Amino acid sequence: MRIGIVCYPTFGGSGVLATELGKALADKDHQVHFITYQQPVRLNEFNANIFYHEVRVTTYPLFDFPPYETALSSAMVDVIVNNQLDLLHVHYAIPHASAAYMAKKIVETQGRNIPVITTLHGTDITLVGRDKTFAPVVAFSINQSDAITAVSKNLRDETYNIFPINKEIEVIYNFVDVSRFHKKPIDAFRKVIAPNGERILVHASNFRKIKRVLDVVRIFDEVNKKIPSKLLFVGDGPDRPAAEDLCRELNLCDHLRFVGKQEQMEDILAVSDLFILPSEYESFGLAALEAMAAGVPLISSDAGGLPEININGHTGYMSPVGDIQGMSNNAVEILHSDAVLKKFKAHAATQAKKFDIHNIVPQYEALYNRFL
Ligand code: GMT
Repeated sequence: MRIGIVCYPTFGGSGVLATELGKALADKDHQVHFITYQQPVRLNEFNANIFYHEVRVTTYPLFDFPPYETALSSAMVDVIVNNQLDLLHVHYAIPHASAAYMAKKIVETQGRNIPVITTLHGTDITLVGRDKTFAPVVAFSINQSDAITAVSKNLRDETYNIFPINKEIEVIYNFVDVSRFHKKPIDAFRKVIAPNGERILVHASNFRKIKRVLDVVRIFDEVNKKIPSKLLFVGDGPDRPAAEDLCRELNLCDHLRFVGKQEQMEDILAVSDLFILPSEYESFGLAALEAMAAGVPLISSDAGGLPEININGHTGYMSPVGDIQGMSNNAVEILHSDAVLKKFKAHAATQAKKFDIHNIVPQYEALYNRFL
């Protein structure tokens, strides 16, 4: 099959998922064409079946806001026509679904039918998409897609609640390549972070408000009072300065590190004992699934799709959003004994296997096949 994939090329979960999907499809001998404004961060290897087409947005003095969506539709048309694509799979509705609709209509005038599959990822529905500056276009373009998928049952239900969708939304869960996260911990790395054998807690996100990174700091503070620990903050974003301020206020600077955006998450997770994700909302929580694949249990909120991956009391614990005391008590419960930690680690790794790449990618292939 010749598949066009449109996504955000950044560290965000939707772009990571789309890139990993494209790589997996290429490994299965499909021809994959990425159409994005930058090389996707996870597209870091050569594969003869992968092509990358950069969307170029022309600037002009008249344009206070260069029209990216128009440039994207034009790039889609170019790639569809010149590479005889069989279908377009767009990840994150804004503006990819409406740009794809425009491209579909353009190639239709040339006698070409291009099926469009839209995968909804979360904030394109629950946060940004529902804003009235976007909502009518989002609802329309989702309804115009030939197939719609959501990354969790929760996101499917939220989409039906928020928009007048008159089509079936199929749930295809996010996935992880479990084998990639089976890494032996690098002892020297662990020693640098936790020289006295402290437990290592980790949080990874885009540090947006929805992630509640200040809760992470407060949870860590409580845990560290009872169990000597270190905290790694992976990623970057708007709430990082506030998180740094709070760390100083709580005298935690010696116990945590902001390591920035990292491509080698598997090395960090290999030395980690607990992943903290207290988000206000999470359609799925791909970063948490990657942690579980590395055998790292999860302390999370119970928001959105998190209950679909985190089994309370088994792979970790869940608490209501903002329940810092509950989350820190649960973290201590997991970390207080080696035996308990080992049990949770094993359960997390087993649960991640349900979402292994080999179980999920065939579901996308089956969906594609319906349109050929
Ligand atoms: O988490 C973010 O804010 C980034 C966003 C994205 O599109 O990159 O993540 C969303 O998609 C991920 C992949 O499907 C999901 O794992 C995240 O849970 C989801 N984020 C939210 O729903 C807040």
